[in-house]
Amino acid sequence: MRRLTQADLAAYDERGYALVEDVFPAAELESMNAEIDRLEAPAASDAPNRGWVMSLAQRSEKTRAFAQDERLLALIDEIVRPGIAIYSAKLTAKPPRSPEICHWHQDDAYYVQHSIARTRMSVWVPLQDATPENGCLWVVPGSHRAGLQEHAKRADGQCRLAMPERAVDVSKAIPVPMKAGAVLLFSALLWHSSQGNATDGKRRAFIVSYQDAATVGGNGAQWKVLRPAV
Ligand SMILES: O=C(O)CCC(=O)C(=O)O
Repeated sequence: MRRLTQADLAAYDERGYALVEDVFPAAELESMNAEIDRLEAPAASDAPNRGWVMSLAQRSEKTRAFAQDERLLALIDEIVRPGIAIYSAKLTAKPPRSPEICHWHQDDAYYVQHSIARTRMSVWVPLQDATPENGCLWVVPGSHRAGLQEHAKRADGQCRLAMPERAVDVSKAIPVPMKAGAVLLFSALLWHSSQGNATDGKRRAFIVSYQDAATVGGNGAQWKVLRPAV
C-alpha cells in the first residue's frame, strides 16, 4: 500500500496539496466510468452541473467501496487524524465542449455550513486524463495557510459560492494536469478552480472529502466514520 513520504507530507503542508501518480489502474477506471454512466441523471443539456452525481458513496456498492478504498486511506492517514471519517463524496463532470467554470473557492466555505472539523481535505481522482484543455484543477499553492476567506453567492458556473475575483491573484495560480487514476490530495482551505472543457471527450473526477473522526457530523447522511479516533 502506497503511503506519503516525509517529503510528500512536508510539501503537502507547505503547498496545501500533493499529487500521487498511478494509484488506480485503467481497468478499474473503465469499470467506474461505466458505473457513473449508469448512475448519471439525464439532465437538461445546458444545466451547468450536468453529469455531476452527489452523495456518491451512497449511490451504489461500487462507489461506496471506492470512497472507502484502503489505497486512498493509506495516502491520507498521516494527514487526517485522529481517525478518518467521510464528510461527502461526489462526481464532478465537464461534458464535451462545455464552457462551465468552477470559480475560485475553498471547500471549507461550503463545508463549515454543515460542520466544523479539526482536519479536512479531499482526494480528487480523475477518471480520464485531466488537462488544461478539458478542465483540470487549478490551485494557488500555499493559499491554505491564509485561513478561510470571504465567499459570496454567484449566479453562474459550477461552484456558486466563490471568492470575489479581485481577491485571487491569478498570476500565482497553476494548473494541475493529471493522468487518469492519479490522486490529488488537497486541503479544504486550498484555493482551487477549474475552467471549461474545450475537447470532444468528457472529464470526470471522483472526489471524496475526509475529516478527522473526532468531529461529530459531516454533510448530513454522508458522514461516516471509517476509522474511529482513538
Ligand atoms: O472538479 C472540478 O472541476 C472542481 C470541483 C470543485 O472544486 C468542487 O466541487 O469543490
